Amino acid sequence: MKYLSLSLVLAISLATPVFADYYFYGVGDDGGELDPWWVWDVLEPFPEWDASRCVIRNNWDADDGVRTDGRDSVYDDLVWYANNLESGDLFMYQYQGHGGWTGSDSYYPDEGSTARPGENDPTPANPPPYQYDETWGWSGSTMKLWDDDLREIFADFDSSVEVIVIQGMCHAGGLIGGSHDLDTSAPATNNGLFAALAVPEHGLSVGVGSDPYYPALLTWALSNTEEGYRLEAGMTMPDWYELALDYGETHQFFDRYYWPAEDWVPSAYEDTYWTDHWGWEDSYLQLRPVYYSSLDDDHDYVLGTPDPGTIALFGLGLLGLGAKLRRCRES
Ligand SMILES: [Ca+2]
Ligand SMILES: [Ca+2]
Ligand SMILES: [Ca+2]
Repeated sequence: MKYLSLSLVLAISLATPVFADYYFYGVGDDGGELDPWWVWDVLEPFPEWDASRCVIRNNWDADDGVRTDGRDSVYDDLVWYANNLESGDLFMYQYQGHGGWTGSDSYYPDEGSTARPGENDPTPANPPPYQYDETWGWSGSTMKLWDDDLREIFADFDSSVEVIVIQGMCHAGGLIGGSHDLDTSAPATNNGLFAALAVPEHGLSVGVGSDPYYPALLTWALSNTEEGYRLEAGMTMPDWYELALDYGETHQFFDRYYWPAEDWVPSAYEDTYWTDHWGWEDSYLQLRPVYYSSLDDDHDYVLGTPDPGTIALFGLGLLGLGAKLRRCRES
């Protein structure tokens, strides 16, 4: 009888779908305050995403110097998610704000000795990773977060929590590549990490400032295609990653962004024109986010020129998204 009951319980538990909670954690700093809302606005209509599990922070201390003392910094928020999410849950973390290169690799010395190229060098002599660490955070933060921090914090995630990192900051591509970086964290080794990083390691990024173009690009990757909405109930993150990769080439052309071809060399006019605001090198790299998936061996550096139809659709998507910005309460 005991075995029968046990079998019954086992059968019921196997037949019952595992309930997964989806958590969205967005941080918008220093002019990037609106950016997480763009992504959340697209996620929120879908049943997996509940406003009670959405937290958006603005101008929020990256690290207040007192760790694991409650949710009063990005560091402590991330620790909370790593400690409280359960197997089957999904965690999306988006950061929009300043990022920088440190002058040392002292936290976990792991970044190798390859000399850094100039920022936004369109033809760096060596591929990443480059020496020294990356940091990020609000300009008012007591301390910044380091790339090495993410690996440490993420070690506490349950093995089947899927983690999506959207990092809209300068040098975001440097979050992967070092031997103590994000791509060696627990979610990565558990085959559950997906990341969209704004620029290659030596690039300065879109998304710093008030322009929502980069988050909109990601939003586009998350939601709209020619066929309409494709972020459907039950969609897996590998599905999402494939879509994001497809739309990584949806570079936008507005009044001051440019997407040269891989072998493009600026004319004298272009060189002068773009240097007046963002240099052409900046634009070249800003529109090439780095995608990482634990499903792929390679880190894809998305290169290419979008077709005009895609550009038109992207513009329409931007208009539509802009019209339905919503809010969820900071908690
Ligand atoms: Ca704290
Ligand atoms: Ca390091
Ligand atoms: Ca790094």
